[in-house]
Amino acid sequence: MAKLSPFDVVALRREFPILQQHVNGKLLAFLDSGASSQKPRQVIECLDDYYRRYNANVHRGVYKLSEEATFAFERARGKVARFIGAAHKREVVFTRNTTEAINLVAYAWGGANIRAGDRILLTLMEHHSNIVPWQMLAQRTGAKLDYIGLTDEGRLDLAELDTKLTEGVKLLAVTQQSNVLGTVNPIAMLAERAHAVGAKILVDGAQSVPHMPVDVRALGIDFLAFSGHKMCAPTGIGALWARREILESMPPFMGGGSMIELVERDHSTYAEVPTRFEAGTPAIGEAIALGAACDYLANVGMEAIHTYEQELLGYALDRLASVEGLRIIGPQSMEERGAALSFTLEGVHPHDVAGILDGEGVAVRAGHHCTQPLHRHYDIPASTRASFYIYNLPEEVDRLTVGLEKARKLFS
Ligand code: 7TS
Repeated sequence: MAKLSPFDVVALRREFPILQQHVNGKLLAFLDSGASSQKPRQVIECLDDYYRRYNANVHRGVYKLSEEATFAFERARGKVARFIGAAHKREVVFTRNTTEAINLVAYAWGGANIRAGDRILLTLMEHHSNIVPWQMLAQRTGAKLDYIGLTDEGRLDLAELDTKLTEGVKLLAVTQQSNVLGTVNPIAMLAERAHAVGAKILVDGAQSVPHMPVDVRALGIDFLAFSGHKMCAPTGIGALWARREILESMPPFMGGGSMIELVERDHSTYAEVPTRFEAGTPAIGEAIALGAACDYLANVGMEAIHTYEQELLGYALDRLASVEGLRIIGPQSMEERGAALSFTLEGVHPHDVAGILDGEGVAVRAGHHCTQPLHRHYDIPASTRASFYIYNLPEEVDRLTVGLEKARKLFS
């Protein structure tokens, strides 16, 4: 197949040291970026530089190293804020990941705003990270959970909005892109509809922020949660963005050092946002490296990344259609869909599919992908998923297809 536009993927791949290795005698084809992406040299070197040259705790020392670390840490917050179009860097709270960001909202905002009888609206395509914290909140408060269902194609059943997104819903929590179906949801419209009934909207951006331009103000949302490790940054760092007035109205999540203003024997007053939500020593080097990852992705260009992945997706949909017995779970058309492809292969267990592909040097994920309600909806226990990122090549789609043919023949 001809080289895909719009940037030189072969040159870009050279920036990812891990992609140069062989697995089971074959060049690694990494098709599991939906779980965690690989890291470019620029990010690895940034982390290395921090630990080699200016590792020190932030927000406390008056000495040179601590000042340098604090400056870099706070500059990274600004980079993250710019990357998602935030009005101010104070709206960005560093968390460990998407999961912690959502739990922070469920605990701090939910505890202060959700009462018995209130409704929290989710969708059937949510990751467990955007389900379980709301279940826990509902159990604490007596609130009710409800779910927007799916169409046969794996899109949100928007006809249900009229009956489900009504007065009494206090929060709509929805993923921007499904990690299994690849479906991209109409967030701006959902935000408008949520606000029209007085609800807030939280967007799980774990699978969207790494892959497409995301602008929190253009979307008109209230909360955005995402993880660094899926967008070329290290593990252990992620972010919560929230509109400033909402963040300022929220009580703390965890108590401890850094998040306070004054501590008396029996009570404390709390720091301004976002420090109020960052108790304890943060993942300093990792946050700085997340800033480097934002620079890296912005430099490649989020529009260009999205365009490239769409071309790769089109090619993959085409190729996979030729594999007998393969059923894609999720939209088969390109519209409003990202480059995560989950499927079942008739007569072969998803774990066996992944095992055979591994033998070919092709890394994919098998299982329920932390979406048990979704898999139950489709009446399947598990699926296999190939998920693509900027460094993947059409040749890797070919190798995936050949591996799947091999699995089918072996098991038929
Ligand atoms: N939300 C979505 C949509 C996700 O895909 C994931 C991780 C999370 C939340 C949780 O992110 P974390 O960084 O807090 O763990 N998804 C996957 C996946 O699809 N395979 O492994 C992790």
